[in-house]
Amino acid sequence: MILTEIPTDPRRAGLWSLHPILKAEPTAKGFPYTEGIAAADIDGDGRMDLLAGNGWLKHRGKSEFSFTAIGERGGRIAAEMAKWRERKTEPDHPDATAWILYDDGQGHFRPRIFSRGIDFHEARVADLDGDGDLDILDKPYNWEAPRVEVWINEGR
Ligand SMILES: [Ca+2]
Ligand SMILES: [Ca+2]
Ligand SMILES: [Ca+2]
Repeated sequence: MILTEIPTDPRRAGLWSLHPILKAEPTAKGFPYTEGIAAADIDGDGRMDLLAGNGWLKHRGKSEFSFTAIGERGGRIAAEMAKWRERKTEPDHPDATAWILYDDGQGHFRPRIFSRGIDFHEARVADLDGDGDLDILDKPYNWEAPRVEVWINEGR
């Protein structure tokens, strides 16, 4: 995984500076699954960290990150896909689940099922309607695609 800062004038910047921040190393069980990435301030120090592969990349400043494995293998960053085989018309995993993990501020997470039967792929959490709370944008991988889904947080 490579990090680069977008230059002030990208079209005239020449070659962008590239900073390797994660190298997938094989384990006894093979290469870690590295699909998916999410940015969040995991430890609450004010710097955006990354979750990718099987670990947490703690942002140390500028382009420096330290890696902490949090699992043997990489896994899901937000949710599950319902269909991944492109030749099939039926979903591979019709009960695909999306969870939201609520943090208690002490490093404990309470999972809550957000949806079932919806194909999530590369979903993002952001304030989509500008009211200050976090909403969700998702799209499927290839089931009933193309489409996008916008989930507006109504605070219930
Ligand atoms: Ca942080
Ligand atoms: Ca919002
Ligand atoms: Ca709202």
